[in-house]
Amino acid sequence: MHISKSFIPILKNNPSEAKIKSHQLMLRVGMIKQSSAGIYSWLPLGLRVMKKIEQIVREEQNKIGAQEILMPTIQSSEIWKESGRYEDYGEEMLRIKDRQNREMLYGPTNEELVTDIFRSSVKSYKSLPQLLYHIQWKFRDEIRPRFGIMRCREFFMKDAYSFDINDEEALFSYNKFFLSYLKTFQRLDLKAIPMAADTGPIGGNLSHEFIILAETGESKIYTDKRIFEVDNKVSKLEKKTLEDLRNRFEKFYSVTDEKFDKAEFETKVVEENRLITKGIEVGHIFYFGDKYSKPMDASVDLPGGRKDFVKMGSYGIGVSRLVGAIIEANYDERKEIMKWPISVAPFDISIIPMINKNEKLALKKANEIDLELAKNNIETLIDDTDENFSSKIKKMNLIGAPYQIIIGKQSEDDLIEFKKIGEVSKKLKLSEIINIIKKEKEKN
Ligand code: P5A
Repeated sequence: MHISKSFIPILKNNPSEAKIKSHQLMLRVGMIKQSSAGIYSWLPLGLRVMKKIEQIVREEQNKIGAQEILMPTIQSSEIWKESGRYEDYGEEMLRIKDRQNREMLYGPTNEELVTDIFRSSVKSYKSLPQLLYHIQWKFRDEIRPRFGIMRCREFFMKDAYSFDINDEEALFSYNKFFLSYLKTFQRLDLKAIPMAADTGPIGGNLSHEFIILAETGESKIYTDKRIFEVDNKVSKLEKKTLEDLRNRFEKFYSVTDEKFDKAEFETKVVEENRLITKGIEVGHIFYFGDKYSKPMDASVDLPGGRKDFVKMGSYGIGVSRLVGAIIEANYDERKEIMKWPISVAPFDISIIPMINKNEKLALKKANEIDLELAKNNIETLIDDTDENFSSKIKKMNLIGAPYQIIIGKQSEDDLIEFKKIGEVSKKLKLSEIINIIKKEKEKN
């Protein structure tokens, strides 16, 4: 893609309203635009990143056997009255009336709606387990939306729901999501740690938040440092191996604020291993048994002819929040360099032709290289403007494609000036460059 034709509205300076680096960068390079408090439009650059994150999240859900559906954003209040949450949810729920004066709402989460879908068609234990997910906009009328898309009112969430015959099977489902979350965040190059957490308005008695460390995070955490070294590999998707995986993590004290107990922390964790810091919650999983299935009468026939309410869990990932979290983890604010992991980068490589005297030649060369890269499914952004070299580099460093090609005076040369963003350049053949990038992409 050529910059001159693209919609990437870059600001000269950091916007003063943004307090944290992800919000600054997203406004600065035109990834998002606020439309009203806590509500944003996603512009091409931001959307490219979010769509890639969404796809990784989807692939990891599919790998554990979850099936994708798509529920609407607008829901009827009836099902929320059945579950008893219509009143409980309070002011965070955006309530609307349609022209027939029916009470509707913009979904903040979907436990009720998915339970309604389930109960209307699944009648027997033979169809269990069912793992269903969708990736859809949510609305929560947060009292203090802040930090851009990190805590906003309209946000994009992957939410999954599990339905099982009994507690044992339900915990197996829970653990599948536990694993899938570790894998998802790993593919995004994030070190997300599962921590015992409170269940809030979703309910239940078992819950983990997945948190990445960040000074600007809103969650306070208390943890044993050794949890960062836990190996997350499992050989098979079996009950035993997944239980073992959870035990490997749960062996180390690691909790969010609401679960913190000073005495327990100090007994279980020796001083040199204690870490008290802040983090960003990028995912949250819950087990709540029959909290929804009972009041909403979602039951199945059991083997002996008895009936029982299905046991449910729900599993959320903040897909839009992840864009900000990845920036918090990878943006060097001082040098103004953003290093996207290639798995989610808006472009794989930027091409910077120095268009002064050599105008036609450098741009022609850039276009030829672009064609070759495109044949290899490598996504490029070419700066074909006539700005000077230093402002081009500055711009590309902010946009953050992980690799750069610079086409200078010796553009007839077979060797191309190539570098990893923020590092020193070297001269390589185009075929070598293609190999490096392809290899890096394949790792994911
Ligand atoms: C789990 C899936 C739930 O809603 N119901 C369905 C459960 N959990 S949660 O913790 O409340 O939200 C899941 C993830 O969504 C992100 N998130 C937000 N992102 C941006 N702005 C917000 N206001 C916001 N609220 C929640 C978080 O990543 C959270 O872990």
